[in-house]
Amino acid sequence: MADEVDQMFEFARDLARKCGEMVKTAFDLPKNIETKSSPSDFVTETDQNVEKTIIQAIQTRFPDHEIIGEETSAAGKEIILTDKPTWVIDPVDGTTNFVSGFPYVAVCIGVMIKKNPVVGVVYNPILDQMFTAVKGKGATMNGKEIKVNQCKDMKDALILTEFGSSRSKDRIKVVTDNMCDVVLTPVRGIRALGSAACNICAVASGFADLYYETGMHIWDICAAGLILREAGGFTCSTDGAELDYLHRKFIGGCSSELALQVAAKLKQIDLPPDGTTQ
Ligand code: LIP
Repeated sequence: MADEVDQMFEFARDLARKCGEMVKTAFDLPKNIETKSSPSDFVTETDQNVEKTIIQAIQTRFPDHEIIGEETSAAGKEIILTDKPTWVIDPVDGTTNFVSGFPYVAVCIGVMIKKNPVVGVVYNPILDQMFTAVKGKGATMNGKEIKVNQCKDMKDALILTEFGSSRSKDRIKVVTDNMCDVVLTPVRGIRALGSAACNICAVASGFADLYYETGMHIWDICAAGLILREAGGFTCSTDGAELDYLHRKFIGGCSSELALQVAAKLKQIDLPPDGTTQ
């Protein structure tokens, strides 16, 4: 199985780079934009074309594997996470950034076996940043090992989070209340890159100390979450419990101490899960 995981990694890395070129080419061109779950939840032809390219390549090379993709899920395909090798895809994480010309966008390809990530690839083609990890073998950016910071206290932390794509006043109220509680702890500051995967890889690279969000999806956190853990980081749910990839609640920190401090601050937001397990 180790050899097969290595083969899946090399395949995922090369495919992400190929699809990243599609994203980079389209980045400066006019875009046909549609919306999904809210007026701020965008999808473009590039999202659709990249996901189709990835799915076709996987089905050709690994026909017996399962696939979970953002856009096929949005089109109504039910998400059932099983123990089978499962490819988890976000063709363009940070679609609002892609639409707006803000350079934090990433092709995300993860592979889960028995519901645990074993391969993670996050490629930002605009900044040419290739983040990779294979379970048990560490994490890299552009081939160089990356490691998290050693921050263990919120007063020393730079925190990443997002408003998300919901424009529900009640939900935004809780999101902003949480941001106020976190920043007044105090922390050094709060930033938002507009992409869960880019936020998580920033923590993995030591550029920030923690990312939290409620509302992103399994395809946003699968690949990047493995990269963060392989860089020495810690992941959990927004209440500090064990991470459930389908529950849309994520904290990824440079240390468990920092993650659990932040978890203790957060008011919880309960959302419908992405799917079920079997
Ligand atoms: C985005 C996430 C981000 C979240 C946005 C959106 P997308 O993913 O990366 O963390 O706040 O609402 O879900 O839709 O750009 O692939």
